[in-house]
Amino acid sequence: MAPLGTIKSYLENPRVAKAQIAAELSGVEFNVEAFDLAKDVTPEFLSKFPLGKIPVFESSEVDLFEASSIAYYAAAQKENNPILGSTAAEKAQILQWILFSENEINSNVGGWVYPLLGYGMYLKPTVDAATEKTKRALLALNKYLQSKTYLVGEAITFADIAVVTSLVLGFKTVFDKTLRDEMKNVTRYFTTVTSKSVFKKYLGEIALCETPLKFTPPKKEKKPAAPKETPKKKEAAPKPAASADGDDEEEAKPAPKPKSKLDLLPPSKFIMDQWKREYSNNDTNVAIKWFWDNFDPEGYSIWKVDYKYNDELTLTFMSNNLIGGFYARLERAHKYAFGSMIVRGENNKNTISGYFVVRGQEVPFEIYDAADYGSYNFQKIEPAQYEEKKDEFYKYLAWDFEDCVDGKVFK
Ligand SMILES: N[C@@H](CCC(=O)N[C@@H](CS)C(=O)NCC(=O)O)C(=O)O
Repeated sequence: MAPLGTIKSYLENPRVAKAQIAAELSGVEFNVEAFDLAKDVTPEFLSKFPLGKIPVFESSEVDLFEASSIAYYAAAQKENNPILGSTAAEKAQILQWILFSENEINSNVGGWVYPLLGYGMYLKPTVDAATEKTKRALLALNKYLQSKTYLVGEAITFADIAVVTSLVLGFKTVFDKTLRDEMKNVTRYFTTVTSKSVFKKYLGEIALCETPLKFTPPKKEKKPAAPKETPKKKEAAPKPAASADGDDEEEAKPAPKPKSKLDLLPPSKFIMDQWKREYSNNDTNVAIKWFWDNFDPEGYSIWKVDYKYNDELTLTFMSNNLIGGFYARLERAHKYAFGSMIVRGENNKNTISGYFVVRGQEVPFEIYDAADYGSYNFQKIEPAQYEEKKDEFYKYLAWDFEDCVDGKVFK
């Protein structure tokens, strides 16, 4: 039988394996072509696949992105394909597990592992939150698998293909023995399914993680000694005739950028950049010690921040997007501010709150000028209140609340 079309991706991608396994179990096959995101993205590719992610699928009938849809396209070729479920209930359960594999496993394992692999920036609270969300999903799956060999019915279905392929990265890199012992059913299930010949064929032998990936802060490079500045000689030659109005060269230079008022404050021993590095590279309980050892309450101030319209918030991911939108408008404040804002609660009952540390004793122009500033209440924490607020401040920085669902750090 002729291949259905061509999948383009880097090779050994479990997302491609998902499509290949579904195809083989459905009696069809794909061509697979190596695709390098660094070299092969052309305007033509982007006009077909504007998201610019791989795998993608091309054929005379349809072009597709999203690996699950490519796999589904293969499975849908076979009439009454048992791997897609027989009854309405089975079909719905299969969809449930496809969504679970994407939303609860793939995206959270990605949030945990990619920064450790150097894809994207490592932000400890973000990685910690993704780790916790992954574990929550794994423990739920573990419970479900207590009395089951496969997810839906008594044989392999698309649900198993989706879930097992989404677990591959985690089992290879961060699901160490301790975690595997906490989710014995998931481990048994994963090793049972991946030892089946069709899974082995496309996923290869999977070595379970022995030493989990950990973040190693980049080594600080020694700065080369700054070259001594040699004062520029003043031109002795006649001035160029370029400026008709007689301005000389000095005057023609653009005016220096207006400084922030904050740059005129007396110097502070608390170095904001240094704090941000401490926070990013260490556990928060270590970083917070540095914070209080170095904080300068005269040069900086601490603010509790609450969204004013918490009772209007709906889905938690939308609340988190609001925080992202606020930060996006604080571009000029990075040098002077640090913040950690979190979403607490659940869908249709959640709040946005957090803390900011800012240069000076007022909310600076760089923050209050942002369009969304009016939606937030900034309440100053006076030095006399520090002792009383320390624990809460720490919890907001560490995202250490039981009801914390998500959040964003402003650095
Ligand atoms: N949900 C998509 C995710 C695709 C995806 O994230 N692909 C990665 C490679 S595995 C990618 O193309 N990343 C490039 C980027 O994010 O720009 C799927 O399952 O196909």
